[in-house]
Amino acid sequence: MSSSTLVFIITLFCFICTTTQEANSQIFPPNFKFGVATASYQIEGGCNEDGKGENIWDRFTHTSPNKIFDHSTGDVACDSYHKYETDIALLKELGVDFYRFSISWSRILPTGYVDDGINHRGVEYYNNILNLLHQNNIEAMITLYHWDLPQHLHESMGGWLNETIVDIFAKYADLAFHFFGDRVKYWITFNEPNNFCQNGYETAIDAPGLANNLGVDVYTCAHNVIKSHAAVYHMYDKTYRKLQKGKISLILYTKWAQSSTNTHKDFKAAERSLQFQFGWFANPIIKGNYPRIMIERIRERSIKEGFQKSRLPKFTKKEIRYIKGTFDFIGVNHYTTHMVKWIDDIPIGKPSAFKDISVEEYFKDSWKGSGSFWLKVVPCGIRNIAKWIKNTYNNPNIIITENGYSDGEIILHDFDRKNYHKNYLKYLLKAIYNDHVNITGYTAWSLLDNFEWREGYSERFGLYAVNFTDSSRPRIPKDSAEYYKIILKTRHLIS
Ligand code: GBH
Repeated sequence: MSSSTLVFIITLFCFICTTTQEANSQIFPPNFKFGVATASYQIEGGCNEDGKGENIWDRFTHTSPNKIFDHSTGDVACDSYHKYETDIALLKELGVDFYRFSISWSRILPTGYVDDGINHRGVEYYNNILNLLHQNNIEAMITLYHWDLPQHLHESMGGWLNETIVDIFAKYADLAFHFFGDRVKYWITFNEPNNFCQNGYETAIDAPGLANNLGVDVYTCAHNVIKSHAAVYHMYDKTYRKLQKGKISLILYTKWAQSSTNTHKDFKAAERSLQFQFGWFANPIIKGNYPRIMIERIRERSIKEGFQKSRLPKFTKKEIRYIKGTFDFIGVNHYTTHMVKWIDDIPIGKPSAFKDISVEEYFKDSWKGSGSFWLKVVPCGIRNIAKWIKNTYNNPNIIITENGYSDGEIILHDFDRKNYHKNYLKYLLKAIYNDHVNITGYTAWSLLDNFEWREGYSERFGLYAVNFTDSSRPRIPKDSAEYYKIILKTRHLIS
């Protein structure tokens, strides 16, 4: 045998070994990062302390208690405004590589406008957190907007429905980069705009709770959010990136949409569902414009409904060039899967975003439930959505920025949560090794049980339990915290 043949055989052998080994690998790639996430309104409390201004969630919980399951508010929540040192000790204990948290806009800018003055005690709060994270070798991932718009902006100019928000948000972001950027590795402009536009301005179940212009405002909100995102991305790029060396993007919520049969129609319906949810934002940011299917369907329905033009706003050519490519990675919040079935288009009548999609979605009876009606455990969904994103958007870098499981009460021996993370991580590894999806990080939602928006304190996602009836808000580790700790230490998926 010639030496080159031998080399060839050995190479082939090694190749087969490594690929089969990789296909079953329980080991996370060397640079893979783990984190946990929280959001300001859900954990901080301190709702009017030290000069913080009111935001739309403060107002919403106070004026519409009936819209919150247990009539609760985030006034105190986990009291992280006072207990951030305890929280960071928990992060240290877990051994996370990064902590994802959000800034309360009205805590540092009480009215939302930079020109109205900065609340330096608010700035100090986030500085303290960042310094402590830094001392503990934990990277920071900051969300600029996790749904808590300053109330004054909502009242004075209409918030996300008014295009002037683009500049106002950019000024807030500029300030955040200026004050905090030297210690921030990842910036997120928006958490799940696909949710807050829908639920804030169409279904009205989240703040500000409006449903004034169905099928219109929801798209206007998104349009202004996308422009705001692009403006902030470019600003970071131009002014801060070189010095601060961070990455910046936005986060989208997405289910996996499983076609209910193998028929062409059901596949089309599942694809449409993903395009209207994820593509709505991902397509502009990655490719420059809304998905063709949205543009066509909404125009067609709008005209039939008697509108002069499409209810979906249009980007100019210049805007398309400006928006395209404004991401360094894609943040994906993934929890669950829906079955999707074709239905004939819902007849023209009163407009709505829901009718624009016209698909039927349901859960399979065999799927295990959780403390949240919308969250069914379907671990392979994370692999399917990751693969779909890779194939649809030319293989972007993905970070899973939220994934987690809820209980309806405090359960310290939370076998179900531990199993949820284990099985979702198992399929995430398959996406990495078998499907070669470029996923570089995973974030558990959440560090703590917290204020779960309209569900109040009745749904608990934390790795640590919080007793909300005790004024000192003690944190108690659940078994899942211990499990996560071992994974982070060994970088290995163990059972
Ligand atoms: C994330 O949203 C949020 O970023 C986070 O703040 C939240 O605590 C966490 O998940 C857990 O919920 O809209 O009535 O059809 C996930 C948002 C909430 C979106 C439930 C889908 C389905 C109910 N999901 N929603 S509905």
